[in-house]
Amino acid sequence: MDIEIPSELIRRLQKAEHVVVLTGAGVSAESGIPTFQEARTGVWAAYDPAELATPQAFLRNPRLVWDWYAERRQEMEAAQPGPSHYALVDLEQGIPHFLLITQNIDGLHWRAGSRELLELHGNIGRCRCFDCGTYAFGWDEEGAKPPSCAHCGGLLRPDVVWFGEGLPGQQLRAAYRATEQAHLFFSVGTSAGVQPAASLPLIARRSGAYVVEINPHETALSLMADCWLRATPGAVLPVLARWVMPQTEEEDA
Ligand code: BV8
Repeated sequence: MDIEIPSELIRRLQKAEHVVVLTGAGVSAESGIPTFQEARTGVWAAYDPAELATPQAFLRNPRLVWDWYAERRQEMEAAQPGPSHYALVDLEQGIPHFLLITQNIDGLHWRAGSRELLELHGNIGRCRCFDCGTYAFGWDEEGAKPPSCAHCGGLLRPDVVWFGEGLPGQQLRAAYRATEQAHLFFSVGTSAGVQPAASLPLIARRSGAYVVEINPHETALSLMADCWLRATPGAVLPVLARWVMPQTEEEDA
């Protein structure tokens, strides 16, 4: 049963020229990938993800951090994009100026076909050298863990943003620019608790955008948003996409 979308939101969505969507782990959760907070399963139960996702943890125990990401990479590569991912591709195609900003590192938005896309926290499918920064798009999974950089012999690390590290400057500036121009801003499946991504909905609001949160759980944003759709992204995004997709002949008939 389709969720009831407020008519005010539908009116704004059909009229909006600039739309920005921020996604978090709640979108990937529907593809079976545990959220960052839930990423404490099995052997990793003893570790705090926020402790492992730091340069200090990597320097202290490169093998442990490498193995944690190797296991998450395997899980993410085995996952498939879900209805939310494909609905966001439809929204990108149906809205004049659309930008998807994701905190997720699993690459599912790209695999679903999103191209107006900023991966603010990087992508687990890529690695780079901890020392010289040279990128690696392939490495020997059976050899040393972490593998060594082909360029300088340093240790490879996942190309993700760890806590305490700055976000990629170009991506972050593009995110701020689009957010300041947005007529409509959606915060979808994120706890809106990690900075500076969590500041985007606030910047949108301050810049005059209509801010919508889609999350089954209350977050720091819920009471500040103009509209909080208390539902999963998969229940809402496909319904929104149908309001902006060009009607096919048979649907017009
Ligand atoms: C930086 C990649 C400075 C790695 C991640 C200002 C104020 C306070 C703190 C700070 C601040 N500025 C910086 C900080 C520190 C820190 C921070 O914000 N800490 C927080 C915890 C207080 N920020 C940083 O360190 C950032 N760096 O600012 O450095 C700097 C500047 C210049 C130069 C040098 C330094 C870097 C932050 C990026 C960290 N990397 N990911 C990895 O993944 O391994 S963050 C990671 O956690 C995720 O990407 C995500 O963004 C975040 C939260 O994860 P989750 O909670 O799992 O996911 P999400 O938030 O998306 O929430 C899940 C939602 O889904 C929930 O709402 C839940 O209800 C919902 N849900 C659950 N199940 C379902 C569901 N929805 C639908 N269906 C379901 N089934």
